[in-house]
Amino acid sequence: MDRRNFIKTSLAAGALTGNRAQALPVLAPGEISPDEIRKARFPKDFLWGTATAAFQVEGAWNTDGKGESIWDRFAHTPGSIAGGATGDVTCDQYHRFNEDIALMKRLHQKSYRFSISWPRVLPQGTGAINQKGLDYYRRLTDALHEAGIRPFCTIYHWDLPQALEDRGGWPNRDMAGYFADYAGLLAKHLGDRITVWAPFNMPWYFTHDGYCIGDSAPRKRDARLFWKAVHTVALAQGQAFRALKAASSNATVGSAFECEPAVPKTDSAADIAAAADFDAYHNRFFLNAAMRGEYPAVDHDLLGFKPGDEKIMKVPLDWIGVHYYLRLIVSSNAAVDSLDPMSRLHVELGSQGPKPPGGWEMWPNAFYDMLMTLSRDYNHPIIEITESGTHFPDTLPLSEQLHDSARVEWYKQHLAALARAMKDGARVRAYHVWSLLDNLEWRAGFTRRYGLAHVDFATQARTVKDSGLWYGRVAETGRLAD
Ligand code: IFM
Repeated sequence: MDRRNFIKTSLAAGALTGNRAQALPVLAPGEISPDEIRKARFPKDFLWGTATAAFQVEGAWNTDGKGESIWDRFAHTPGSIAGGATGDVTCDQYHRFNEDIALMKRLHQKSYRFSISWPRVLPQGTGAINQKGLDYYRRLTDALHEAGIRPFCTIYHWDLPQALEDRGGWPNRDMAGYFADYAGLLAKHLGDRITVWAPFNMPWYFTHDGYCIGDSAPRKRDARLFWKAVHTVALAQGQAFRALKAASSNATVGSAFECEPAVPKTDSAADIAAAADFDAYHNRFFLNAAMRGEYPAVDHDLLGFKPGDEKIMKVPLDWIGVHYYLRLIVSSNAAVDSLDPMSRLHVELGSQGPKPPGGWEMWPNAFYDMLMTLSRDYNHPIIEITESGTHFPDTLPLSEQLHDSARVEWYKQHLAALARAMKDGARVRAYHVWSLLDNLEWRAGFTRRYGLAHVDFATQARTVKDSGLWYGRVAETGRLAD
């Protein structure tokens, strides 16, 4: 039963008995009350935004001198992506960014989180700049400023130049220096337009999935390579922080971390420890590398750790980027691969909360809890919600995709949790919906739609969904209820 029917039924039950107390809406487990949603308020200067990533929206995969990325190679290998999809065209934002920025403006947006394609700027990953590639990001950021929208730049959202993968990819420690040079170069050339930089998007995910599980580009399945990659990325995060600051005195630097609250499946000591492990690795590995210069207990030989590395990793991030999508239920598991900490855990989706057809369980209080915990553990940092959203399948009839009341409900619930966290002291200054547009969802291709605007990939027509119109009103008024 969806929330509306649930409330309707509960109200009817109250009306029949004539009992005023029973006439209050009965909430589904995990649900936030309509009253709290109605009362939620956001500050006038709150940065309402949306997020995308280069490979998922730009297209123009080999236009104007762009080099090949590992995701181009992955997508062009038959059988890799659902429906044989590729990033060759996807939303064609490379040619349509003005239209997309007009759409953001129409929805009263104040921030746009996008990523720069490394091989568009440096086709070989190092060496000569591709001027046309750099100019694209100049035009994009100029247009954002003209529309009064803050450009928020993710430097690495997974599309490594293939040429660098051919030199060993992230397991190669030299990559930390190449990445820092690239970050410094971006700040030197674009620092007059961009002040907010996230070196990495979801560093645990791309190292684990790409080098340990092998489900994503570059499709390596070797826990030893994975640990080397992890350490290089932690060093790169620290070195890029310094390179950005050195090249641009206005740079404010954080990173965008996947934060999926882990709930122990039972109250057994083993499940509680499993959930804590999930949090330490999946959620906080790179956050603690930066903020504390430390890792959980990991064999330093596996990492290729050298004396002094803890100082390179450690940088005082100016803000923390938090992605929130869902909570996970974690229990302990017999290890399948002793070198992969995730193989000791069994992870499943929550199922107690309301769950729209084809969507995920909603449990917005987990978002509240995550924000309060991070605020407490890192001394009340500034937080940017760098991604948050939910997908629905491509198979829904078009009218249901456009009139997406379940997505509106999802945002209402989660933004009410966010408003409460801010009221209780979390210093959140921005929220970025994932995503502005339906786009290429990595291995799932075009089968999962996350956008506030529907994209017809045959014609490139963008149609704002009900959720987009609703989010535009929220951005305009700072309130969740009409
Ligand atoms: O599409 C992705 C994005 O690239 C990274 N974070 C999660 C999103 C939804 O799966």
